[in-house]
Amino acid sequence: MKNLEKTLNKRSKFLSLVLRHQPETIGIILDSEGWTDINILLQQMAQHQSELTREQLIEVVETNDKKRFQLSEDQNKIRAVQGHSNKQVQREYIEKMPPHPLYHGTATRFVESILKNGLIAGERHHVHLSEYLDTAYKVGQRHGKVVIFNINTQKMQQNGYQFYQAENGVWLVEHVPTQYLTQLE
Ligand code: HQG
Repeated sequence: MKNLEKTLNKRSKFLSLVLRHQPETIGIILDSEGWTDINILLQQMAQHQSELTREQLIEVVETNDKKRFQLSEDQNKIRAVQGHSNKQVQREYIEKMPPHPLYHGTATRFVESILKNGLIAGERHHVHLSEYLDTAYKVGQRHGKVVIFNINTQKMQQNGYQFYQAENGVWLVEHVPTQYLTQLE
């Protein structure tokens, strides 16, 4: 990885931490849609040895490989679009018809539990699903030896499950019970 890429990656990870999980580590507050004031964010980052300029912050948002962050229309606020575990955030995603099927990439060591309990959100607010196999594969690789599950979204929809899509394309659902899962590899 080149130096700039490394720096951007590190900044993205830090922003994910404070905008998704632990805003309190730098003394900021997220509203229920995940937004926080950019001036306060930058001020608090500076006070916690993580100083960034506004331009550098915007650079992270714009170059981010998964479009994890979003600026408000007036450019005064920033948020992570998905992946939250923080209780202050209760995003109201708009329900949307998912493609059929969707995929979930995970690791072999979770399979037994998944086949027993279905896919659960755990610390996060939703189970994350992908439209594309290669994305699911990459997500699974983060955890170990990859296993892909195919999700029968059609059946789930017929049975009243609600799906949402975050601004960056990630599909979200609260739970996927085992009867809708087929293991691919
Ligand atoms: C597994 C990344 C045991 C689940 C990605 C996963 C994604 C179970 C792990 C986003 C289980 C949770 C989310 C059960 C699910 N028993 N294990 N019943 N149900 N699991 O990181 O989906 O780079 O919270 O399969 O791209 O891997 O952060 O979720 O392996 O979009 O922007 O529990 O995070 O995006 O792990 O990844 P995670 P995930 P970012």
